[in-house]
Amino acid sequence: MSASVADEQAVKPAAEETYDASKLGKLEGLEAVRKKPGMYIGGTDERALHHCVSEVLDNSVDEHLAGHCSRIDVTIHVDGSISIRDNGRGIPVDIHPQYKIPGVEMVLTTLHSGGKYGQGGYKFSGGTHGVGAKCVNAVSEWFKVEVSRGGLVHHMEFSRGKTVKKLEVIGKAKGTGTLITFMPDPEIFKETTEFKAEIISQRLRELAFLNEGLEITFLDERKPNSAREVYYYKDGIEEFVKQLNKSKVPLHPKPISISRQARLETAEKEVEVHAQIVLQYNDSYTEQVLCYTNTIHNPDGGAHLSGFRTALTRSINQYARQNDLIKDKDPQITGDDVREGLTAVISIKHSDPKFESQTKVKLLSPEVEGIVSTITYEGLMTYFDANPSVAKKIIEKSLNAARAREAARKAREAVRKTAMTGGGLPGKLADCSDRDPANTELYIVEGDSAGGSAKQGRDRRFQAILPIRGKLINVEKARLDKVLQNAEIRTMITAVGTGIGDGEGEGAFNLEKLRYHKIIIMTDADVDGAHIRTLLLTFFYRQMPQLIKHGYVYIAQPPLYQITRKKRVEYVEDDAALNRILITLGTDEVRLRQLETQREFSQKQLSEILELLETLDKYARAIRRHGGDFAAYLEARDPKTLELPNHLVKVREGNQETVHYFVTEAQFAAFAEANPDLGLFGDDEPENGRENGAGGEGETRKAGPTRRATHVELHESKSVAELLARLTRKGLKIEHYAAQDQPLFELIEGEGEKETVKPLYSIAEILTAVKEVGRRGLQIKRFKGLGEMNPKELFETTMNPERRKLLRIDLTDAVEAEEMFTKLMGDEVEPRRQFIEDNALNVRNLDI
Ligand code: 0RA
Repeated sequence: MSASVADEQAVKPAAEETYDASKLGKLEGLEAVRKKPGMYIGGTDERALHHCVSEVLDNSVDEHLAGHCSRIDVTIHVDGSISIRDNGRGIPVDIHPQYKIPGVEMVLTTLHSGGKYGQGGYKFSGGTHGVGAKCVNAVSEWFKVEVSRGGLVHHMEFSRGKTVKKLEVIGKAKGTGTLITFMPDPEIFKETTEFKAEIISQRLRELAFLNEGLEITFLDERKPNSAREVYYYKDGIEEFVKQLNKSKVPLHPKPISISRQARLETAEKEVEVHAQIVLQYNDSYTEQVLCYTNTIHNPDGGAHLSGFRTALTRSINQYARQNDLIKDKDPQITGDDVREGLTAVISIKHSDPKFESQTKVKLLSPEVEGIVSTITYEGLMTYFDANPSVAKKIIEKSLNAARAREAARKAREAVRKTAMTGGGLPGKLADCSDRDPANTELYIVEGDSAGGSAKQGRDRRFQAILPIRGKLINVEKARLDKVLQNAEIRTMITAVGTGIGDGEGEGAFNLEKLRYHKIIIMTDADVDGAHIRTLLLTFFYRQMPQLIKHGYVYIAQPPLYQITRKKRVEYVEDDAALNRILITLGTDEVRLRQLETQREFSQKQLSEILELLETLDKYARAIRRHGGDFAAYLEARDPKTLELPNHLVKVREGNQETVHYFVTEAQFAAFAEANPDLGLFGDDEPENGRENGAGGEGETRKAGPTRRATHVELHESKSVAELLARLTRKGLKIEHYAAQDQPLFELIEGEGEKETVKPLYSIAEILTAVKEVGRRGLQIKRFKGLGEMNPKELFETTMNPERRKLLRIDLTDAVEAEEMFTKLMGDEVEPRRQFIEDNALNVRNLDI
């Protein structure tokens, strides 16, 4: 602990602040978060990383729930940091009477601040508040906050939970709000610090659905040419349900919506519960119910889900009986039957929810079950009475399900007989010799010819091969009894060994009987291959979901390129790998001489330099994206401190454009002050890169020529500075990044007589020139199918555990998965085709 105190004093001169005992205590408080991240943010893995974004977001959403915030903007920056901006009230900045530090510093640095700034005033919240943002601060390499409040913009900065820039006013504000930007600390997040756009956009969309009328936007600046996405649903979860059913055929056009509040005395206290339930049936055979408590997703359901299910079964049976819609000969309608083709979202707000665990995957609060059950039952009965034709359709569907259930039971029985006891393993399966599932793998291979190669090439001790023919039954659209009549499907079930579906008894799914711990789908890298892969995944997802949940299902990744060089053939996994190869090959052929020093770099030095230049190139693209010029940006650094610009302002006047760079907040503020017509102060337009000024949309502020300005904060500067420092250490000067009049380097190829020399006028040219050399004499062919490789090649590139790359199927996200499968499998052909082409699949990269 003493070390951290020493660090702190090193950062801040003692004169600027006195560290009284209470303050020290608080610093230690955040140290606790860094020591035990598991306790505060749920770990140090990718999930915890994204959880940090949710923590900050939740504060903004709370502002919305309290009626003070209508918009949230989220931006992932090129350097990997992320911003969350809201137009709420802004975190208080006044000095706390007891602790004598600004409210915002309290809120972001003290661990258990209840009371004045603890946000105790929110009636419904995720229950994380007063902890969220400060924990994120603690695990951030740097963390900046900008508060617009009381007409002023305030700024503060932290590093690993410690204040490094005290609160200062940096300008005038028009509205109110909070902007938080942070860089996750690689010392904490050892697995990855890279935010995944899909995970974040998914959560944002969900939040927009659950908070009707809240506008949430998202931009990933790491992707070239990406545009800001907007999530805004004025009808909230009703639109959510419609969206979930988007590529299915609804049984009734308008979702059924039930919403009520209840107050209840429990033994300990009085609780307030709002329940909103929206449901809509579709023509599929699957159920999708999503549950939320205070906008937190509860994937394992809990009290609200059981209350809802009981009431659904009860009301459908009740209505059917009262209206003579069930005949004596009809089977009993069970819970499973009423849930066939059901899509629903249950969102409750609870003043004091209790969850099974820290991760909140399941709601406990026992009182909720009765409340939701009553609300649902009464709501549904009222709805059925008012809409008898819809009621009738739902009951018919449930009855059909009951009949099919009977048929499926018989079909499963039949499969069990052949798959489990009779006939043994299918003839097409080339099994492996090892019998321990933990060691073995099953390759499901598209087509007999690739299957043949795989059989020949495999390591037969632990690799089993099952070739399947192209046409698989569409498992989404067919009922279980039909699916089970399909020969390919039966073969697969037998090979996998677990049986299928839920329910109990023999023939039902049993994970313990799994015969291989890796089920690997191997298809061609073309549209047909993607289709078959999706069909297989759909089958596993529907009939053996546990396999996916436990991470037993994988996709093999055949290489994307074949490159030939002087008769030597090599396979290359993807574009990034191809790029690396071009650089390596190029490096092998050339030498780099620095003219000024007459120094020749070693091969190793050159490749290190190129690696740095590659990364630098990424940042250069980011600056260009903001409208800047990378060389000019570098020029604008502070000549003494060498700090790079942190602000970029682009001013347009007619078709003239000028770009200004500012290192410090003060320099930016001075410019804004001196150019009031640009309206660079004021945050009423919460956009990262506040767009301000007149013109454009036809709104003119002043007579005379109108100017329009865009301001961007350059978070990437810290990373660029680091890269530049490393380049400097290697002897390259930053000022040589831009093209000079005289050559700076020579790229030399060959020896003696054959030597050729290419002059280079800038650092930036080195990379392009080397890649160009690397490409020479190479034949690059985009690789088509598995069938083009011989057995040995197939093994070496795609099946050899030492070299292959497998993707593990990870369906963390039910919404997107469901949508993907429906889109892929549903009736509409065009979205399916498009989807297959756009997305390889919803998979997560995993090096094995
Ligand atoms: C403490 C008290 C108040 C608001 C907030 C914190 C607050 C925190 C965050 C974090 C992100 N955005 C935020 N917006 C607000 C209440 C302020 C008041 O009473 O005016």
